[in-house]
Amino acid sequence: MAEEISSVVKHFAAEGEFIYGEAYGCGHINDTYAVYFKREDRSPVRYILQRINTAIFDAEELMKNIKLVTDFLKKKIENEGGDPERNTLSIIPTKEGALYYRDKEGNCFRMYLFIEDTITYQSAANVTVSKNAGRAFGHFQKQLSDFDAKKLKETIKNFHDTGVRFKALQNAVNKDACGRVKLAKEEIKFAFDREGYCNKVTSLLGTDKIPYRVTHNDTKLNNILMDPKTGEGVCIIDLDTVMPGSLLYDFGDSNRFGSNNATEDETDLSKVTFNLDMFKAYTEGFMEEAKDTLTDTETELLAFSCILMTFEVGIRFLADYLEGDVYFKTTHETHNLERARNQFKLIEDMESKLDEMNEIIKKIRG
Ligand code: ADP
Ligand code: GN1
Ligand code: MG
Repeated sequence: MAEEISSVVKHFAAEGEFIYGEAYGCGHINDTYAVYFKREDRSPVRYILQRINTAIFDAEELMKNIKLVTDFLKKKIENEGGDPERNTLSIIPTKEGALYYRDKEGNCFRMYLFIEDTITYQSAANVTVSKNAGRAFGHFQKQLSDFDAKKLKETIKNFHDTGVRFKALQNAVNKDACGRVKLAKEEIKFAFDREGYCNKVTSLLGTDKIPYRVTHNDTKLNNILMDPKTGEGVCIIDLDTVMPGSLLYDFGDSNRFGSNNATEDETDLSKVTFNLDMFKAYTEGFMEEAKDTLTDTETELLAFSCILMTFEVGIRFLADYLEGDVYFKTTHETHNLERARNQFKLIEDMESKLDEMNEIIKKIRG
């Protein structure tokens, strides 16, 4: 890979001379590297280099979307008195001025400025981080509220259509491509018992009750770079799925990940519980930014959206396990099954806490 990195980076308009690259971060989709460059009379600099997952994304469409979104955000950030090179991603073009580089084998790479002095969290950290994460994603949503959604391509079709995800699980069970159904009987039953969750949001999406908004759609806590000293959100990253969706997807997905007392990969299920303090803090932060735009139906469904998004990701992990681990990056054979179990344990805990979650929302909404 070292050789490949050095032959790829030379196509980008990066500053200085390439020294070395190393695998970086915990994303499940793209291959991410930190690449280091030395500069004359100045300290070395690093960039993020990513091999775009072209099994999932059309690189051309994807990068056009990201360019549109980041250009738009940079103007907003400037008007807010922020730092446009720190508070959103900056694409480093190729030497020919393209948004990405395609090699002879069809691998597609992109480069971003590395945003230094930040930290990402893999599970609930503390209430300050949760509140700031809520504020950061709420603010991101607000910044994009007047972005013309028609300009954006849908980078992954039916990304948050839980019903479509459920059908994919049914198909995977019926096909049983890897003979793994017998190893996941309990998990399949757990999912099938909850089919009723699937259409609660999609049946109203696009109406006045749950309007389409330009949303991030992948609001994991590790998709925010945070200031390690203050815990403030510095930059929302992973803009691959920014497209029209529901605000409930962003709220629900953040809490699925950031209000879990354990990481997504935890296999000791006794540790996997929903943290109401983190949920409350996230909601407070999010509401500071989003309160005035939320409809009554969206407000009523905020708590449920956490269950829904956990269900959706859980069934995606389970379907991927049954299909032979073709989508999410895994490190061992039962990885996706373990992740599904983790999500399902979290659902059980949230189901038992739903009334309390709704009470918390009511109090914050006032
Ligand atoms: P994936 O789509 O695979 O999740 P991400 O775009 O989220 O990939 O990147 C993976 C990780 O790389 C992030 O969680 C973060 O730690 C790090 N990262 C990505 N972009 C930057 C950046 N511009 N500056 C600093 N770190 C970054
Ligand atoms: C993937 O790219 P990453 O690792 O931030 C996935 C999300 C899932 C998440 C589960 C494009 O997110 O939808 O919720 O894994 N992203 C894509 O951890 O499928
Ligand atoms: Mg990511």
